[in-house]
Amino acid sequence: MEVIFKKPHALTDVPFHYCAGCTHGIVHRLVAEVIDELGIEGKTVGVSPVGCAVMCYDYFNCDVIEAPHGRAPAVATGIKRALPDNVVFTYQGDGDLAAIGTAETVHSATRGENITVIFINNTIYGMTGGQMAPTSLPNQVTQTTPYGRDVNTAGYPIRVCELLSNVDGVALAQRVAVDCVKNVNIAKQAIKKAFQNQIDKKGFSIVEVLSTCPTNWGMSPVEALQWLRDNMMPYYPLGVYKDGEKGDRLK
Ligand SMILES: Cc1ncc(C[n+]2csc(CCOP(=O)(O)OP(=O)(O)O)c2C)c(N)n1
Ligand code: SF4
Repeated sequence: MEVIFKKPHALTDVPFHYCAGCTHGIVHRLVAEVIDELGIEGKTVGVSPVGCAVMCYDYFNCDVIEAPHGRAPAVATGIKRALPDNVVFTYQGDGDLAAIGTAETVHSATRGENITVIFINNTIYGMTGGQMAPTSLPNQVTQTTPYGRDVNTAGYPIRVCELLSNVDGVALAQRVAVDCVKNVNIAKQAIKKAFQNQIDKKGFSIVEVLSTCPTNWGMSPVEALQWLRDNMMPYYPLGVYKDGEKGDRLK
């Protein structure tokens, strides 16, 4: 019988540990499909974060290095500079990338490091039990904002793609979602472009994926997808924020 749908080779046989309805697993699959399609498994190096995706080193069929909290782009910088022919990607949550790792994120982008960043924005610290993240929405109830995020004391959510779209080292800044088939397909094309940009030496590419954390949001998987559409998408519009190559606005 002809096989028409199978596990990408770039994923191992280790079962994911993610909660039911968590979209980390979908994004892992998309990254693996892209690695397969580009034929780069043997020369791809991942950098895993601190957060629920910490164990992605067990799931990807390539070398994956675990970075201290937020330092993935700095670690990726070192790997890429030492092994420029390799394809290096980070996979980071919003606590990792946009809180403790803000400096590494902004400065690796500013330097135009030729790396690919997969950014999972689920508006919360998932692994540690649902504390407020920099991306938590105004009035969002979390473990540390039981009355909702008060922007007067906790500030406003960081829109990472919009921020990085103004950085000259950036080639691609695109926000996607994986809430429906159409958006999954768009997300895959964005991830593929972010890897292809690196192969073409275009500079820093980031794909932000609006994601769900049903467990810490206290919702069913289906409710979580609807909450994402109703609450996250208006604040974090999907789209391409920069698409070019590093330094192109200076030419
Ligand atoms: C230096 C340091 N501070 C805090 C922690 C605790 N910690 C582990 S995971 C995490 C939050 C991760 O949240 P996020 O990056 O949004 O990923 P998610 O789990 O939601 O996928 C924190 C604060 C740590 N491991 N190291
Ligand atoms: S805690 Fe949230 S982010 Fe972590 S695996 Fe569960 S649903 Fe996913």
